[in-house]
Amino acid sequence: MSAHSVEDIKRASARLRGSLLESLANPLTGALNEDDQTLIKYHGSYQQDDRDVREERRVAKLEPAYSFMIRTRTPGGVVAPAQWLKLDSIATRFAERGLRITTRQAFQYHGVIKTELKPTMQAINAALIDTLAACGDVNRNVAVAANPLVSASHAQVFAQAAALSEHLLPNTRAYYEIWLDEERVAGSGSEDEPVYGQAYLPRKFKIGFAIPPYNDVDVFAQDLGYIAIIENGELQGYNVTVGGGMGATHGDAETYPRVGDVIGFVAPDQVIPVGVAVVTAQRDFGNRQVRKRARLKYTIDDRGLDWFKSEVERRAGFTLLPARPFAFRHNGDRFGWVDGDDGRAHLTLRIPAGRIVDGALDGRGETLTHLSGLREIAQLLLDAEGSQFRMTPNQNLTVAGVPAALRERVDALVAEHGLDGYRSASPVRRNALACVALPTCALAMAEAERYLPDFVAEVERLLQRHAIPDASINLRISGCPNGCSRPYLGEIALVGKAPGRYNLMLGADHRGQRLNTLYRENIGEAEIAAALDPLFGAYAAQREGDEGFGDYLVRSQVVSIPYPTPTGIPIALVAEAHA
Ligand code: SRM
Ligand code: SF4
Repeated sequence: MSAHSVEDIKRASARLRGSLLESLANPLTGALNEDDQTLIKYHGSYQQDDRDVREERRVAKLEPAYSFMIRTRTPGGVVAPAQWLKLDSIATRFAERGLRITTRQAFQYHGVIKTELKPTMQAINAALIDTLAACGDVNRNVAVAANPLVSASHAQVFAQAAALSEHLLPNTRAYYEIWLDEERVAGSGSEDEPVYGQAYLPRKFKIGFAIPPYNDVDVFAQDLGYIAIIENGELQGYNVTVGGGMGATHGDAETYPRVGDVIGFVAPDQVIPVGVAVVTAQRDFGNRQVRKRARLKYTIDDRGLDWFKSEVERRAGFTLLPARPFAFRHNGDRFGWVDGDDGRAHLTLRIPAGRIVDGALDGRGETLTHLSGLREIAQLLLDAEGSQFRMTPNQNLTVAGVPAALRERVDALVAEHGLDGYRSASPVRRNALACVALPTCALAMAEAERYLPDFVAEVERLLQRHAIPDASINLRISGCPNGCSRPYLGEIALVGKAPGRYNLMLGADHRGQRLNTLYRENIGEAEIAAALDPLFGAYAAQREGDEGFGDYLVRSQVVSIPYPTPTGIPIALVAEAHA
C-alpha cells in the first residue's frame, strides 16, 4: 500500500488528478501508481486483480492479473432502453462476467484492463452515463425506491433524489480531462468545492430515499435517509434519518453496523439544504485520523445525536419538525407486474446476485441468455416513450413504463430467455442477496455471489423438510464484515470469516428496521445447516400468523435483541409501523 495516508493523497491530488494520466500511459505494468489507486476510486473505478489466479501467477513470477472494476453513477438505477443497449455492448466488448447490478442501483463492469479503461469510460459517457463519484470519500450513488413511476408522487421523489445527487457532485474537472480529453483551463486543479473542500469527506457517504410501505433501499443502512410521507396521493415531505451503516471489522468492537436514527421531518423544498447540512457537518466533524471510525455513524455516536441534530439545523437555517408516522412492510422487491396510474405497467424480474450474463452463471452450471433477453427487450422498448430499466437496491431489475400494447411481447421475451425465474422461485430465493466477493474483491474472506446458489438451495431443502417452502425469509451473504449486501439487516445472514467459513447472524426483521446478531461464529456449510434445521422446525410449529422468521427468533428468545434497536427508531414510530 501507499506510504501516504488517504487524507494526504486527497489533499495533494490537485482535485483528484494525481498522476493518473501518467499511470494510465505506463506500458510496463497493468497497475496504477500507488496513490493513483486511491484517486481512481473518485472516478468510479477500482484496481483489482483476479484472486483465482493470484497464487499461480506469484509462483510463475508474474505480476498479479490486474484489471479494473468500473461502477456507474445512476441515481435511482434508471437507464433508458437506448442506454441499456450501449451498456450491454460495453460489457460484451470490454468487460468480463457481463453487467452486474449492485446493491445501490448501479452497474459494475469487472475485468477491464488498463489499456481499455479510457475507451470504456468514453463509451459509458457516450451513453450519457457517468461514473464520477461512484466510489471514494464523497456522496455515492443515491438510492431511490425502485418503482417511482407507480404514481406522480413517486416520480416526484425520484426527481428530488436525482437533484440532490447532482447537487452533491464534486466540481472538479479532473474526470472530464482524464477520461474525456477536456482541455485544461485556468483554475484547473484548484476548482472551488463548496460542499467538499480540498480533502473531500472523511469517508464514503450514502443517501437513500424510501417510499413506505416498501423499504427496498434499506433506508436505515444509509448515512442519510429520506422517508417519503405521502398523504392522499400528495408528497408532504420526508422524515430524515442519519447515521446508518453496515461496515464492521471482525474482532474490533470499535466498529459495528448501526441503523439510522430518525431526527425529524422536512418539507420537499428542504431536501437539498438539509442534505448539504448533514454532509458538511460530517465533512467538518468526521474522524480524519482513524478511517475505520470515519463514517457518520461514529461521528454521531461520539458526539451525540442531539448535538448532531442541532448542528444540522444550524447549518440548514431551519428547525426540523417532529417526525411523521410511517409503516414499512418489507425491504425486498415486488416481483411481477405492477400497474402505474398512467396505464403503463412495470415488471420486476429476479436477477440472481445482480449478475446479467449470457453463459454459465458464477457458481452454477446452467447456461443463461439473460443478457440477450434484456437486449431484445431494450430493442422492443426503444421507441416506447418513457419506458425505462430500473435497477433495484436488491440487485433486481424493473422493466418500467411498458405500454399496454407491448406487455405480451415483453412477457414472451422474458419467458424465452428464462428471465421468468421470479414466478417459480421460492420467496427465500427471490429475496436473497450476495455481494460480489471472490474473485475480484480484494477484501473478500469467503465466497458470496458464487456461493449463493448452493446456500439458497440448502435453505430451500431445509424449509421443504419442515413443510414451509413458502416461508418468506430474507437471506443475505457477504464475503467479509464490510457488509456490501447489507447482511446485518438479513433475517439470516452469512458474513465471511475465512474460505468456506462464516459467522451466522440471525434475528433482523424483514422491514429493515432491526439489526440481527451473531448466532454462531466461524462455521462451515454443514454446521450452518445443522444450526438452521431445528430453528426452521421450531418456526414451522410455533410461528404466529404471518410472523417473520427474524421476529419469531426474537419473540422466542432464540436470539436476544432489544427491540426497538438501541440506536434506532423512536418507539412511537415503530408502534405505528407494526399497527
Ligand atoms: Fe461495498 C468496499 C462492492 C455496496 C460497504 N464494496 C467494497 C469494494 C469496493 C471492495 C474494496 O474496497 O476493495 C467491493 C468491490 C467488489 C467487486 O469486486 O466488485 C464492494 N459494495 C460493493 C457492491 C458492488 C456489492 C454488490 O454485490 O452489489 C455494492 C456497490 C454499491 C454501489 O453501487 O455503490 C456495495 N458496500 C455496499 C453497501 C450496501 C449499500 O451501500 O447499501 C455497504 C454497506 C453500507 C455501508 O456503506 O455502510 C458497503 N463496501 C462497504 C465497505 C465498508 C464500509 C465501512 O463503513 O466500513 C467497504 C470497505 C471500505 O470502504 O473500506 C466496501
Ligand atoms: Fe468485498 Fe466484503 Fe464487500 Fe463482499 S462485503 S464485496 S467481500 S468488501
